[in-house]
Amino acid sequence: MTRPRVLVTRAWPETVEAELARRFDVTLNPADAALAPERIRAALGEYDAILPTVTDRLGAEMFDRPGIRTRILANYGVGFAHIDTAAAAARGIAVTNTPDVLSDCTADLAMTLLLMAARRAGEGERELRAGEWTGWRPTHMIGTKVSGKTLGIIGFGRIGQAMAARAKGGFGMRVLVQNRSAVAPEVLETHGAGQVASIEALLPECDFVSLHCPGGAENRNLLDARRLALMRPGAILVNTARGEVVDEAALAAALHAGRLGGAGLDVYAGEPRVPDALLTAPNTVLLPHLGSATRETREAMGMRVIANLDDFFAGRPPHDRVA
Ligand code: 8YV
Repeated sequence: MTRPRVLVTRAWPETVEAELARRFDVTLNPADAALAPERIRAALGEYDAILPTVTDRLGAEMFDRPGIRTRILANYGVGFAHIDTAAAAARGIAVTNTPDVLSDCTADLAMTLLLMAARRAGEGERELRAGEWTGWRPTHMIGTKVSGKTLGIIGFGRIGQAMAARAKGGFGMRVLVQNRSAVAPEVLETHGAGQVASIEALLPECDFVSLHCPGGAENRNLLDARRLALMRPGAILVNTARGEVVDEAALAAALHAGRLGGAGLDVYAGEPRVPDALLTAPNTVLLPHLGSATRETREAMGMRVIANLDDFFAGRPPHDRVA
C-alpha cells in the first residue's frame, strides 16, 4: 500500500519528524522558511495531508483551484483562524487541531506576562543590563501587587481554565469570566469563578484582564477603544490568544496616555511585525509568540497531529476534527 504523502510546512521537533517519516511519505522543511502562498497552493494538488502552522494562511482563495489532492489539513496548534475551514470543508477537506496538550504551557506564559507587567520585570531587566541601576531605594520601580486582586478571563475554554487555576491556586486571585456560552456551574465552582453576562460587565471589575478566546474575523477588535476605556485605570491587559482580538492602536494609545497600567503581549495582528506604538509603550512586555514553546508541549503537539493523521488515514474520525 502506498503511504500518504504528507507536507510539513515548518521544521518540527526532531523526534516528531522522525515519527512522521516512519509512517508517511513525508516532505520536511529543514530550512524552516515560511512557505510562499503559491507553494502552499501548489501543495494542495500534490499532498494527501498538509500540516500547517499559524504562519501559513489558507484563505478561501487557496481552495479555489482544480485538482485538489489534499484530504486533511492537520494543523499544528490549537488556534486555526488562519485556515478558512468553511472553504476547506466545501472542498471535502478535513481540518484538525491540537488542543489540551498546550493548555498548561500557554497559561504559564500568560501568568508570566501578567507577573512581568505587574512587577515591571521587563523594564527592570532592561535598566540593569543598560548599567543604569543605581542601587536599592524604597521607591524604585514600584509595581502593583498581584495576590488577591481580580482577574478577568475572556474565553473560558481549556487555556482560560488553566489560567484561572494558576491565578486562584497560586495567587489567591478572584476570577471573573466572560464566555460566549454559559459555563457549567461545576466548572465555575472548581475555579471559584463567577461568570458575567458581557465584556462590558467584566472589564470595570478587573485589575487584570487575560484573553483566551479564539482569533479570526468574529473576534477581530473584540477589545476596541470603547471597551478598552471600560478597563479600570491602571489595569493590565494580557494577550496570549491572537493579536487581532485587540485593536493594537487603541491599546497603544491607552498605554501611552497612562490610562492602563501595562500590557503583556505574546501575539500581534501582523506577526512578526510589532507596531512601533507598542514597542515604545510604557510598561509593556512583548514576547515573540512563545505560548506553547516548551520542548514537552511542542513534541506533544506533534504527536497529537500524528494521532489525528493515523485516525484519518485508517478511516476513523480524528479526535480533534474541527471541520
Ligand atoms: C502555536 C498557538 O505554537 O496553538 C496555537 O494556537 O498560538 C501556538 O501555541 C502556533 O499557533 C503554531 O501554529
